[in-house]
Amino acid sequence: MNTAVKAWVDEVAKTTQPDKIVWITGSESEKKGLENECLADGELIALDQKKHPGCFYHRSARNDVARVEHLTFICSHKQEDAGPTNNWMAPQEAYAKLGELYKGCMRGRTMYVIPYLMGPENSPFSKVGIEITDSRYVVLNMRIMARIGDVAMRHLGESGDFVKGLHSKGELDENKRYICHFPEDNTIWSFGSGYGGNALLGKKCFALRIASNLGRHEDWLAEHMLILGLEDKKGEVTYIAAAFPSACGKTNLSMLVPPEILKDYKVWTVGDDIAWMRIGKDGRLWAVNPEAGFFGVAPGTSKKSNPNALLTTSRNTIFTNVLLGDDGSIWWEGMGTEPPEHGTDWKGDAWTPSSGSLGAHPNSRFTAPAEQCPSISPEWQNPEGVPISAIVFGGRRAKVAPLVYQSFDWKHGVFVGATMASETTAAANGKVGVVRRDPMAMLPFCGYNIGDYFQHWLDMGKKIPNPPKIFHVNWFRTDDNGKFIWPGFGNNLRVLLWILARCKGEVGATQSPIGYLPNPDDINIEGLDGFTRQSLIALLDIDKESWGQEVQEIKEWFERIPKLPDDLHKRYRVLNEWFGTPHS
Ligand code: GTP
Ligand code: SPV
Ligand code: MN
Repeated sequence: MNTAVKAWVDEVAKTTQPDKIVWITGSESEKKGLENECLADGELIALDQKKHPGCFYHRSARNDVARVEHLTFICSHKQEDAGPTNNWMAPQEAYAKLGELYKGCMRGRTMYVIPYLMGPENSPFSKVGIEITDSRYVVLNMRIMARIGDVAMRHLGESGDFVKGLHSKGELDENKRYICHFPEDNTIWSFGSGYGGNALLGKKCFALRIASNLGRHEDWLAEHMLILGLEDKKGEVTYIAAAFPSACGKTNLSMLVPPEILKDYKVWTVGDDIAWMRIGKDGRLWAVNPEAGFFGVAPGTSKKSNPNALLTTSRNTIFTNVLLGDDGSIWWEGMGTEPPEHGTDWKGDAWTPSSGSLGAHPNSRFTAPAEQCPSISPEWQNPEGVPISAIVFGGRRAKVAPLVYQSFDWKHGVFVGATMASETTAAANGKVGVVRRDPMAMLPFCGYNIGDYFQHWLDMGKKIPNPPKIFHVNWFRTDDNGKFIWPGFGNNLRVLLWILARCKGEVGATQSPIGYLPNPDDINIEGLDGFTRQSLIALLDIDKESWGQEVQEIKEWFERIPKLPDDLHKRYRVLNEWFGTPHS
């Protein structure tokens, strides 16, 4: 037994006073036992096991259905190190405040100790975390999302180098809910939530907030990015990493199925949410997916939009806050099938198709093993990762941002990422549909000063001899009736193919003030119903007036960042000369 782990677990148990301590090994029989306990007390409901083998339903508390950004804190000694975009609490204050809440919080409960490995086995990228939790749901989800148990203890050996994650659901009271990160102690304390990114500490808390801190000091990048391999007609695979904010299309793009007309191409899924990227010996940027499963958005997932996600979730999957049919089926809005005649909605209320309310919560999710994905890449567990040729940033923008453009170079690409914006979604508590800056899709996940983070990106650019090219996409432009103009989903391949051609130097582009724009003839729109060359030209349009407004908003955004690197400010000034009003 690792002595550092043992000492910490003892110390936590002394505070939280569980009835019992269970060390998670990751075995099948342990999983069965936990499932049975959950079934007995209603924490899980079994689905129809003929139609959904190994699948379970979970309903979280009504007030606990998404990440809580206003209750998420970076607890560095200096407030400046948390920066202008994070909530900050002094470490001593956070330890004291949460320490009170943890006192005796596991009385009458079992404390589970989950060792987990983020990253493939035997990989130089990989890191160990230990999550202590009083939630069986968390254990069962972590079991899918990370490599848990013995494999993690083997990787750790006698080392004390692990991320300490302490989680208690408490009473699920949002007035006593805190998600605190102590980057200087590699520690996470989460209290009062049992949901997703608040409670599965390997994901956003470790793999992004803590890992971004580690990456900053160890010369690597921890990013909110999917990773995919795009195989061309000759069988050559090019890897792309893409950062879109929460609920803006990462899972969908990572599992893309080509439209009929482009079926000679193939997309391989390496990861759908997080990428850890290091400079390889060959001078390229290499990426691994630190996770082992998908915690994906259910609504909108259909046979048409994302068949691979549906197939992935056909077995051994936990569904959270979707609609539960009386017949042990599941359903959500946008599934593309008839809803059951009668069921129970995400709130636990009786539901029929004529109820007039949502059956599934907009942030309802599935937790499914990555290895079950039909498009999973043969390289997804490669300890060395995969070499990234293109980085793509993207947001959900009804207006302004064109379908796709390419940055002039790495530095400009950092500007494009630093200034990207997106409409808020149901993945976090708060108003949906409000445009906000979400740099590199990391606004809620960057665990340190965002100005330092931009500088780290700029510094990395100098250290990567052969850096990926950087692009920006927007699948979400709408027409005057609020309808999406671009068909999206599988057809996004048409945009990826332009990106691929640019990476290979096979097509030209038009220089614009915001970057290189495609020549309309270089994006294949053959076979698209009702989408014309005119529609494409409209989607590539840079409207001077709305970009004038955009530049003004970028100015206000940058004014919030005292440590903004000068390189980024320079790029703003260039853009302002093109679009700004003379006095702005
Ligand atoms: P997180 O797991 O929260 O990080 O989300 P994500 O970025 O993985 O988003 P996901 O792929 O789950 O998509 C979120 C929502 O956007 C779903 O309802 C999708 O159906 C929808 N969506 C994804 N891609 C497209 C697209 O190309 N066009 C349109 N119109 N909607 C899309
Ligand atoms: C996101 O919100 O970006 C997610 C879901 O991927 S959660 O795990 O809740 O963060
Ligand atoms: Mn995400």
